[in-house]
Amino acid sequence: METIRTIIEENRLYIHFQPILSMRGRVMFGVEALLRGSDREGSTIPPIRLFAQAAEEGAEALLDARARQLAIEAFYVLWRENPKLLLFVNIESQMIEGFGAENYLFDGLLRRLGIPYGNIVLEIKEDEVENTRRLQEFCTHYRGLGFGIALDDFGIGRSSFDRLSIVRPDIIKIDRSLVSGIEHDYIHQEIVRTICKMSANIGALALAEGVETLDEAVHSTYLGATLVQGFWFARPSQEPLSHEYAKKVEQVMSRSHQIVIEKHRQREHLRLEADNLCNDLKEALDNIENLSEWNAHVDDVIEKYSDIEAIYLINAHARQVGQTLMRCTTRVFFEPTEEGSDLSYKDYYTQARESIRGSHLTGNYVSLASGNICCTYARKIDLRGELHVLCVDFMR
Ligand code: G
Ligand code: MN
Repeated sequence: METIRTIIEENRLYIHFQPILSMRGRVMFGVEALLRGSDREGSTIPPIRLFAQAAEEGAEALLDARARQLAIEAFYVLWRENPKLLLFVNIESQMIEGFGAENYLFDGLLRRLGIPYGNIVLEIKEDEVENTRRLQEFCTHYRGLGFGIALDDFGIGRSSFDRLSIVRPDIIKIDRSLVSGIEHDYIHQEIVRTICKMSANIGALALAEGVETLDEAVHSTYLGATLVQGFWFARPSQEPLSHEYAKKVEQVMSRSHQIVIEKHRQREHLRLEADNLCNDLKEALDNIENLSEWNAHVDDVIEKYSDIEAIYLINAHARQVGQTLMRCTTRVFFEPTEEGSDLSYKDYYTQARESIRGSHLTGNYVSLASGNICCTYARKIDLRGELHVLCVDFMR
């Protein structure tokens, strides 16, 4: 390949922008600047090859600075049309490793153009930076100036949770490997849900990267991502057009809202069924002499209900009454709780006892007993004038 210096001198570097969309604001929230080169024949040179070539020549800093300059100049045009638009720029990790006070990323260009620092988001790949102190100094410096900070590719490689308190990101970009095919992957759904929840709790926005299908966009949004970026909305291009995405954002929001409604409907249905079961069980239990043998007297009742994994009874002192009734095959390491076990740590026990409704339905989780996805319905019932909580695990 020809040298980076030649490519720079012959102005064969250019910037593509990929839109980042806000699902709630229903607008183009920002654009990520992505560097491209072209060879003399006009074929595209991807950024990885440009930077690899620059590394061979020891010209990384030169290429990096030129890329940023081009990005800002091109962004200037978009920003003048829409002063709220943010520019996301990728920061090469060596720039962070080599960070010193004399090291200015923007060389006064932003000030000359009048673009506020707050319109710029620095994307950093935390896991590529060895020197934690430098990382901290870098983030503190630019955050202090008013720049936004995004953690790029969160969730892959060695990128991890431990440096969140150092970087204090404004935006967490969830890597595409977690987003791809998310509608079929229960575990990825839980990871993304958790990252989104954590983001919200630490004052960051969660962004789903690399969304390639409507389903991926819908599920990421449903799980809590407020920002979405990917080929399904737009490929990187020289002129991202805001109005083209409104329809797609609309579609995603409406599908994701449908999922919320559908889940609610299913849960209400399950509550009704669970309540009927509890009523039937109470009737059967009211007539038993020795309550700790209740297990032996409910076969007729539960026969009518499908999808039950387990049933257990807890008394007013949070102790289990009788055995756990298991209706699924259990995994080898699983031991059901025994008669007399202290179950006061179970959140749903307290919820059912203390809530006005007198019942509680947990979210879905994978049962330790069966390995199936299930949820627990806990309901307060009165047996012989004493408070009890009846718990039923349902397969989902
Ligand atoms: O590492 P970083 O997240 O900055 O990488 C951005 C790269 O991801 C860009 O090169 C961009 O072209 C690419 N990209 C953007 N959207 C998608 C997508 O939906 N699918 C895939 N596979 N790549 C994408
Ligand atoms: Mn990036």
